[in-house]
Formats: sequence, structure tokens, C-alpha cells
Amino acid sequence: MLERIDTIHAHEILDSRGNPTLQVTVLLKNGTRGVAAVPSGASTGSHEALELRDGDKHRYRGLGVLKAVKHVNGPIAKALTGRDVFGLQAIDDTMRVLDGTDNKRKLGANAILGVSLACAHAGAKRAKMPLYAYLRDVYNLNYKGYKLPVPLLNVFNGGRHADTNLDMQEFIIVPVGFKTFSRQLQAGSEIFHALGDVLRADGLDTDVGNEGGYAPDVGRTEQALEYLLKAVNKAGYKPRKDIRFGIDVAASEFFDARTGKYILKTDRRKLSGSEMIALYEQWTKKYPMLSIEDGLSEDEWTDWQTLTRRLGSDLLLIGDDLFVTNKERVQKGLDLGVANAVLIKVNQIGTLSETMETILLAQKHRYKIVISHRSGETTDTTIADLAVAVNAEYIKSGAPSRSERLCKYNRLLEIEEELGS
Ligand code: 2PG
Ligand code: MG
Repeated sequence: MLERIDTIHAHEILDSRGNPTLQVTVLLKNGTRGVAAVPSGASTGSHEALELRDGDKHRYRGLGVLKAVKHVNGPIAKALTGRDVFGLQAIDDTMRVLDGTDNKRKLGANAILGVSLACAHAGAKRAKMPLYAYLRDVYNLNYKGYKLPVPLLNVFNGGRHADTNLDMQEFIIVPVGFKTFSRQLQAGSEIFHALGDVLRADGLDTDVGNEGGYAPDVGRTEQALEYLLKAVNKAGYKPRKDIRFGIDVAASEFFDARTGKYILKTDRRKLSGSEMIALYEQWTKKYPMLSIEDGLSEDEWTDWQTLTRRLGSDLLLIGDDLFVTNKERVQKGLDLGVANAVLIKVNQIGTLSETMETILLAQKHRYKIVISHRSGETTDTTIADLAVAVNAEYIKSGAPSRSERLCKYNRLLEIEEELGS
């Protein structure tokens, strides 16, 4: 089957933080339409592909994306009109060549990604397949059956995602003790609300941060984990057996490269890499920890090796800013024995095809896959289908609160029902 692209059109929309991003529509010759919107991070890794912003201080505080929109409607549309929408790899390759830079700084990774995702949606619709099944088809993926990801629910927001005093970015509950996604999500939601009750009872703020989790000030970092424990118990679940904990430290955000110290303002402490590792070992003994993401800064490979040696057999050590969904950085991690799981964010690399390459490389070496949203999101649900397409072990889409977070989880509920699992 062949179906040609008729038109490609991008326009500016606003994301969950009220900042501009792109929405792209791909129209096929037969009238089928695919639409996608592009997410945006706050705690971005310095090795990510470039998100092109206008820098015009008179519009949206410099955050407009009209240049990226122009790149889609001009050169990208020109290069791809008339091309077969089912050749997703060729479409992505064409855009990479057209850009010609190592981090997509010419056209903008946001421009390129919007087109890549919209082509995937258009192709799936034309093929009359759900997107997760279509992706398997297009990329020739040979997995046995479908497995839904377990949600990592960020119920306590800190760092760059909220105005709390917490340096560490995310405190996560993982409903591990349940067979179905819907039951996992139910536990997550019940605990989220129990956490609200527990915080309110202590006179703490229950407004939410960028990813829908609570964001009160706390006395010290560990208190967030204590509150999670209380909430799990209050909701009637068993820590460890039913629920485990994760953290996204986003350590690059408070690492001082000059002194080599991690500056934890919450605890009024400055810790070295090995002291951070010792802290994680302590928490692993004390709490039902399952995962630590970006526990160390993005270029601290030697400390990452130590962390992996010390905790890699007990925990998921997830690389986000460390790997930036980039297969070269994942390969370096494999060579050095660093981490054992890869966070996958489509806009860190800028095309679906490169995202797929990174996933396949990681899976080949038995690294676990965590498909992730960004802190700036839209109602686009592509990542839910992507997680199912590659049998990802986990998905991270924030708290069970706020529609731009929930729409991904809700899409998984839909898929679960469709698959009858
Ligand atoms: C992260 C993400 C998503 P951001 O660090 O994992 O939770 O945050 O999109 O701000 O980089
Ligand atoms: Mg992260």
C-alpha cells in the first residue's frame, strides 16, 4: 500500500504551562488527517536536541515558536509533499538530512518532531490500525503479544516543576502489586487523594505543580518519602508489596560543576557524588524504593559507574538527562556499565525513528524502558501508544491529576480494553 502526503501544516498552540508549542496536521491525498502536538521540558538535559524558540521578547516572553512553524510550512512541507506516509523512516531521514546539524538546531527538533508524529498518526488512520499496532508494523517490530506499561506516578512535585523548597524534582509511587493497568491506576489515584488528606491534616499546601502532583514546602527532603508512606498506608495498601517508590532527582539541576557538589538547599547540605550515593543506599534500606532517575549529574560518568555497581542490582537506575534518548549516549552507558534503564522522551531526539532506534538498542542489552511525558504537555497521547508498541516496562506521565497528564493514562485504559487484557 502507498498513500501520498498532500499537505503538511503547523500552527502555534499553547501547552499546559501556557507556553507556545507546535501542532502539526498532515493531510493525505485520500483525505485522511493526522494531528500531533509537541511537548516541552523545563529541566532539560544539556545534550538534548534543540527546541527552537523565537527569542522575540515582545511575544510570549521570547518563547514563541513561529520560526519552527515556518520551517514546517516551508522547507519541510516542500521536501515531504507527495511522499509515501508509510515510509516513516524515510520521512524522518529526509528531515534529518534537510536539517543537517547534529542537534537539529537549524530546523528545530520541535518542528521536526511535530511532523514525525503527525505522519505516524496519519499513517495509522489510513491503515485503519490503532497507533500502537501500526508502529509495530512500520518499524517491523517482533514482540510477542502486548504488555501494558506500569505507571510511575509523580505525586509530589519539586525542583523546576513547582514553587516548593524541594530540590529533588519528583517523588513517585509505582503500583507494582496489581495485574492490570486499570487496577494500577486505581491504586495510584486512591493514594494520590490519601496523600492530599495527609498533607492537609499537617496544614500543608495541596495545590499542584506542573505535573499534577502536590507541591508543599517541607522541612527536609526525606519528609516527602515519609508522606508517601503515610499516604500508601492510609489508602489501605501495603508498601513494597503493592506500592514501591521512585524518585527523579534531576540532579543536573542542582549540581555545581565547579565544586563537584550537589547543593541540597532543602537540607542545607552540599554533598559529593559519593555522599549522594550513600544517601540513596540509606533510602533504599529505609523505603520501598524501586527506581532512581538522574541520581547524579548528566556528565558524571565515573560516579554513575559507582552508583550502578552499588545499587544496580537492587534498583532501576534510570538515565534521563544522562542519555537524552540518544543512541550514542546510551551506547556509552552500555560500554561503561552505567544505569540499567533508559528514559525515553521523543522530543529529546526529535524523530520517532531515532526514538525507536534508541529503544531497540537499550532493549537489546536488557535495559528497561520508561516512556516519558515532559513537564510541558498537551493533550497529545502518542506516548501511550508508543509504550504499548515497544512493550515498555514503565510509563511516566505525572500524577493522576490534570487532563494533559491523565489523557495518556486514559488512552492506556482504552488500549487495555481493546486488547482485552
Ligand atoms: C523529567 C521530565 C518529565 P522535564 O525530568 O523526567 O518528568 O521533566 O520535562 O521538565 O524535563
Ligand atoms: Mg527526569
